[in-house]
Amino acid sequence: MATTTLSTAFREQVKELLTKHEQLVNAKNEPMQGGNGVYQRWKQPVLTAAHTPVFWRYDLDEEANPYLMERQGVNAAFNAGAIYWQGKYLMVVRVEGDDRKSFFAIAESPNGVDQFRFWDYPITMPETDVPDTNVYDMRLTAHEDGWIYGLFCTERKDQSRPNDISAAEAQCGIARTKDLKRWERLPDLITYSGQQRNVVLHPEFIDGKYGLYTRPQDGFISVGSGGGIGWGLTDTMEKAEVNAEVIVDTKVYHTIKEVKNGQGPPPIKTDQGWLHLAHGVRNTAAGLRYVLYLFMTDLQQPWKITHAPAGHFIAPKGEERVGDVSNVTFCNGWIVNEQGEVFIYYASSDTRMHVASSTVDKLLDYVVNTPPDGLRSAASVAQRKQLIDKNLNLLNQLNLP
Ligand code: M1P
Repeated sequence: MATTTLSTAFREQVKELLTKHEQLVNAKNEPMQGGNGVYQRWKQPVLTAAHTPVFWRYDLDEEANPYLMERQGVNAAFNAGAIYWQGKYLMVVRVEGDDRKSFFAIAESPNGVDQFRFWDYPITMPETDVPDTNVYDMRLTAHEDGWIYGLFCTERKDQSRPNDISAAEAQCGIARTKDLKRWERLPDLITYSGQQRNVVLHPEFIDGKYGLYTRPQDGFISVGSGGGIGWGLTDTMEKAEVNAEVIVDTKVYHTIKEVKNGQGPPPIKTDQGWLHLAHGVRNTAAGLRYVLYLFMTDLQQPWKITHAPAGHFIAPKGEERVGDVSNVTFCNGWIVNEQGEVFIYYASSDTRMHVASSTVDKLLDYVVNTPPDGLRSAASVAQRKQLIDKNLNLLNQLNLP
């Protein structure tokens, strides 16, 4: 039973913790100066481990915790799914405790760029008959069937390799909700491609079936022969099973997605096609580098790419480059509001969340009019020379300095 009377010193310490936390949560954010015209980064991370409530981390009972120690620390808040819900901007955040276990918790903001505040309790995610060791990276899809689905990675020990302590298996866990508070767990997705991570539900039915973006992989970290972002259909989400996967967006030599890639959030429907955000991974002497890129698929056949601008859309910059897993940008949540503004919630280096803002119109312009990857240096030079010729011509006519 907690003591309700606190010594003056302890009370002051608690007050200071709460005050500092309130200051952090209520801090105003502002757009960064400059940028590339496609999107605007915002100055402050929108969520960090320090944004989690004080009462998640500290035992505030003086008798039990006289030194006011933070015994149940939070290590990171990252890779959040997102949804626009009753006029509020919500993230389902991957919160990782100091014990390395991730769990899901909702943080809510009135405007999408600051004041993200966690709900009092994390999500209690029901389990299947096979308990999850770790759950993370939820993608939220408001499906036309009326449910909000959360698809996430469930990680468990690979029991077929008992002597390898690190051997793990990744599969797609599925849950659904109507109010984001009570969640119904459904059986894990069945596919025939070994392991799965970064699985995302398409928001509309395709020929009466549910469409899933998949990411077949041979191992836990390495995708091996897994060819890229896949696509498959299932009759039901209550016993989801994809029998055949086609590759939507393949890995390609000497590009930003040479080693692997994965669908980010569910695509945004536009009058020109489905707008997709994904992550691409390449290897470097310093380890893997994760960047974000955009592409567009056909409205009726969302597994067919119509436009694919070359290179990255967002790459780690400045302090984003450093964290638990450095040189990583990762995005599994974005929101479009009634004004057509797009809020891109991206994590940096598996540590914290940021926001970049844009509009549907600007993203469409970028996707449709940015040249595709020529795949060779000579092709890149040719593309750039075309731009230079055009611009020099224009500049000469304009007589600018
Ligand atoms: O550490 C970077 C990311 O690695 C994994 O993503 P992918 O399967 O595409 O390599 C995930 O563990 C992700 O959570 C993490 O951010």
